[in-house]
Amino acid sequence: MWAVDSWDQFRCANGGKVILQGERGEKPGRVGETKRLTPPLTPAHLEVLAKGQPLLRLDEIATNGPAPLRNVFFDGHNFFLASLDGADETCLRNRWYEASALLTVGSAKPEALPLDAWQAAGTAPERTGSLVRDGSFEQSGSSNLVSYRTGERVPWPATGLVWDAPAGGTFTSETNHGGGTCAKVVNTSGDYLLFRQPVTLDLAPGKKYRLTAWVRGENLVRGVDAWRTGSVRLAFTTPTGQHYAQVAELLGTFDWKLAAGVVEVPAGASSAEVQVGVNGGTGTMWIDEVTVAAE
Ligand SMILES: [Ca+2]
Repeated sequence: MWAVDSWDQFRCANGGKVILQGERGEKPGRVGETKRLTPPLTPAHLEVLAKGQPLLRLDEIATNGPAPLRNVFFDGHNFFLASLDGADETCLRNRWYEASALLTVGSAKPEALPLDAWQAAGTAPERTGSLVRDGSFEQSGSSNLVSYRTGERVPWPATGLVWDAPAGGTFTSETNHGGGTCAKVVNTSGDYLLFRQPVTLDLAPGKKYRLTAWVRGENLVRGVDAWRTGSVRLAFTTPTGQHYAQVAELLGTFDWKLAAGVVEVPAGASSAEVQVGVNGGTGTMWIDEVTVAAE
């Protein structure tokens, strides 16, 4: 379900043909139910418009739930993509079902997701003095959300999104350095697969912070550029772009070891983020007990 203010028209299409269109209802109540079409049709393409201008477009709408997408409808300011429209006995308890779509913002200005709002429910920094929340991945790993597609826990803890996990990133209890859980990333694509977490630092130029993480590697192979390796680093946003302060370049196969170093805040930094994972190159990396503390 999405809530989108300021739209006034919708249009559903399939195979290049408009199958349903209309205007937003001002009062609560469903309008434009695709399951009421004869025959019922599922749109492959959906558009919401404001004053004739495209506002938001959804393509490649798909779900892997227990039922196919059965209904698309609009209700007041909201529109719904419904796989299970009503009670359905085929649902399994404690199992999350997933839907996906390609979203394109029409003439509106693209904006980043309000990450801070998600983090408001996150965990407090740990008592170690570290500025990293859930650096041991214990709370992130306690998620009971299970991917229907892969059967693995998805990185979405009940306490809020603390770590932004990459594709191929999971929380696992198959090994760890502290507690019962650690983060794991499997990189087969050579993409930049990093667990990320914004950290609030004193960004005075030259201010020093110690960054540490326990890491384990398996078959970490350097990518096409020398810097594409397993990585533990702080990323600073500066007026001239991202500034990376890396404390470890990780390659090969190794048991748990400490990656640590002192990094310095560059001039003009406006924000900082801790990033750990396989930053290009391939291989598997486990990460635990990530800390950032003033030096
Ligand atoms: Ca841990």
